[in-house]
Amino acid sequence: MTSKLSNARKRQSNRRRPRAADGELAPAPELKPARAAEVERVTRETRVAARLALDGSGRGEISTGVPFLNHMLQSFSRHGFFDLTVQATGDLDVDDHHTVEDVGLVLGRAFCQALGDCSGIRRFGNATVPLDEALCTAVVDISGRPCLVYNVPIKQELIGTFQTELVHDFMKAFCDEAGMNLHLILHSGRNPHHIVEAAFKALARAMDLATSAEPRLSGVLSTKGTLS
Ligand SMILES: [Mn+2]
Repeated sequence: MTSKLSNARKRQSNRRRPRAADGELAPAPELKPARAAEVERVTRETRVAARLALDGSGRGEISTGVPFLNHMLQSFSRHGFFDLTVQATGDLDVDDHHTVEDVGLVLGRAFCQALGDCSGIRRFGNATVPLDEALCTAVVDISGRPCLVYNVPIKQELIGTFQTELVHDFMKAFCDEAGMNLHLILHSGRNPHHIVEAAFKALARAMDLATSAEPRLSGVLSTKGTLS
């Protein structure tokens, strides 16, 4: 059954499509899919909404209720050239754990959705980023196989009121939901703020590379033919 509306839409779209010599409609031009996603997740502990555009300009609008996490995600969107909006409210009266972990989870899910079947992307990316005395490497493979190797030892328990341990939880949730392999390796560092910020910047640059288009590629970069 076709409604009046859908017939009208069909007529409208047909008008724009050129007719081949035999009167048949020429195939519609292939539309480049928008590499973007919107994700919302609500539990009894948190409510997190995120909007992500992979081909952005680095605009971040971040509000999680955890100031240090806001700072890290602003930096992540800026240095990865991702447009990223994150709105989160959580049970911060308990502690920051649920909120930080769930923001990581929703961000990972947003990358997964924005990349779709991962066709046409470079898949691998790595970056080593300093922040004064801190130096951190991130290596990513958007492989469909969640695996985190977290080698970022931080002596200090707190950055202000933010527990440094939560960076590990954030990265684990992010990796699991993005379906990717991430190695984070700290080479040197003394100040915990510098260490974590170098890690987020390295992650941003590695993700920017891995999610960018490989023009020589058609389909997915895998001899298996799939990354799912
Ligand atoms: Mn900073």
